[in-house]
Amino acid sequence: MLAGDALSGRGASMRPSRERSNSARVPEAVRSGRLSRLGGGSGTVSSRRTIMTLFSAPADAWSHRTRIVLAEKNIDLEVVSVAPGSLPEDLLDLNPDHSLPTLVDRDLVLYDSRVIIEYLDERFPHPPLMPADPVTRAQFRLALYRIERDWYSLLVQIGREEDRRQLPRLRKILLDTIVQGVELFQLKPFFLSDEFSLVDATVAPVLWRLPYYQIELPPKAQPIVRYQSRIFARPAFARALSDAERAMHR
Ligand SMILES: N[C@@H](CCC(=O)N[C@@H](CS)C(=O)NCC(=O)O)C(=O)O
Repeated sequence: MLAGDALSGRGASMRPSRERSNSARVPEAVRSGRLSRLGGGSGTVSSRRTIMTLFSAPADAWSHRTRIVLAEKNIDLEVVSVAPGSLPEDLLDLNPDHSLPTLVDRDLVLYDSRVIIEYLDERFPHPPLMPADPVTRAQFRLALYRIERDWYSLLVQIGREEDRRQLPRLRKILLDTIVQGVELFQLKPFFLSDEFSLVDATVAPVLWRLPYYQIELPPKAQPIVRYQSRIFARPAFARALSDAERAMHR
């Protein structure tokens, strides 16, 4: 997504998790064929100590939100940092979408970051990152859908736009879309919630990338500025950052 510079490179880290940089290798379970394809198999899991593997792009927002959820839940796993466009061959075979992030948990192979984070929230229920009651859960799911549709899609467009003359227009659309929701950020400490949730894990990667994309929040967006300071100060947020993402704020 952030092609052509150090940010698209290798070397993401996720302390305290085990982390490898991009390699053409996938875990032994995958290589040996013990992993079924496309999420086949029972996906049964037994313990928080089970080693899972996340194939993660060091600088894209989907991988970032997945790493945030893993860090918030303090899940021990191996993060394999994969440069976009050079997925290991076995992973190409396991994930028909050829996308990052991809989670391998024993027999289960998951892709699409929303599928992954919802799975993680159910598999590791503490702390819960979704509200308990169905109505609020549905509202949070709607928020996830809209943030992906309205914000993430613009991040992709900005990252891929080759005609630099289009960038100011795209940046303005993203900024306006974010600022339109300003009042939602002042109601509670987190997004419509007293507790950190999957929605915050989804919002944060976009806000973190704004300076990198030369997008500045205006004075009227102070509630968003205060919100992002709270999120960025979380120890889990810091642990989830790859080197490339850390470099976005230097
Ligand atoms: N909807 C997907 C989108 C993921 C996506 O587009 N990831 C990009 C990350 S740069 C990707 O995998 N591109 C293909 C590649 O890197 O080879 C998700 O939420 O995981």
